[in-house]
Amino acid sequence: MSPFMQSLGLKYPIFQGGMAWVANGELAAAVSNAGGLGIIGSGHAPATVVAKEIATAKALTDKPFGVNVMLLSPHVEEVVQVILQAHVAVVTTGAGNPAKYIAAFKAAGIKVVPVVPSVGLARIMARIGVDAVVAEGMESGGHIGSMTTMTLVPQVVDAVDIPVIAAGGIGDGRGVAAALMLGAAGVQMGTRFLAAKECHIHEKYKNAVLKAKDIDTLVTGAYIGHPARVLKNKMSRQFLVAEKAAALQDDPDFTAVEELGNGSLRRAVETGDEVTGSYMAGQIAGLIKTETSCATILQETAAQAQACLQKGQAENYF
Ligand code: TUI
Repeated sequence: MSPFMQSLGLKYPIFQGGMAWVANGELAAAVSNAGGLGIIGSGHAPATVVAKEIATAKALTDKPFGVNVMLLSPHVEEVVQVILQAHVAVVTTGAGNPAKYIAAFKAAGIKVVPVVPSVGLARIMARIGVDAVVAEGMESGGHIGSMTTMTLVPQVVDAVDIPVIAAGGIGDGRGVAAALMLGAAGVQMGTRFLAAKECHIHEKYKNAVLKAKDIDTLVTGAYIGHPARVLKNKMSRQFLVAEKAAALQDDPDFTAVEELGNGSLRRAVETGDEVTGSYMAGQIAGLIKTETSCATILQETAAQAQACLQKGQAENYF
């Protein structure tokens, strides 16, 4: 294991993505207890909700865990304050440039690991002294950039001298082994943990992930400037139609379309509503067929990655 992953006290170099409304204190604690890094997703949640989930995780585990700050959140300043006071081990950030918060996290002894969609942002982050970056490809669920994991990870690895964690399209040990071969120090998986036993999303959402095929996601919000990958359902198809119609106007106004999306992830998680709810998931959903515990996910993924790395000896191929 890399020194960075060791410094986090992990058994497996695997982060659980800090999925908004999905990754609560219970899921994060289950992953951390099983030897990975559990991460609470703050999304658009108010700071009081984030504080409660941190307290839940602390009650359920003595192991280090993280919190993700979603930089587009209207509550970002208060969420940052809650995290600073809670002294969590790791902060990840998503959907923007976290530069202005990094000094405060570092001063509080919190490891900072921004999610980056490009080499440019990875370089900026490395220059201002973050501990590692998550290089996330557009295979991921939720808010995405435009690079694939296969192309982004090695380019980020070459551009920075801090650890790189690969994310996007990784759902089993083969994906982990491939990411390590690209130079990553570890991986982050989100969609795989949507199907964890300890992940309490609505059963309609979970079943949609388990039933999904390879081509069952689409990207909404590309015209608006906030692309997000979600499973195909009534909501996402309707959203795309409305978005395209708005984009074809002379002076596009996306206000009404954005209104459709507001709260849609929370509705998916809490009510399972497929008419107004966004089932965020990555392209690897098609690979995920069973609901298992976080401990089983981590053990099986690590065992398969180890077997792949052994099989990967050059003489087997060249
Ligand atoms: O953040 C994510 N994934 C997310 S956040 C989220 S919550 C949400 N809810 C409703 C609508 C939209 C989002 C759901 N999924 N992943 C990390 C990630 N960050 N992916 C891509 C980026 C990113 C994009 C641009 C990071 C930085 C960035 O920088 C732009 C800049 O300002 O330089």
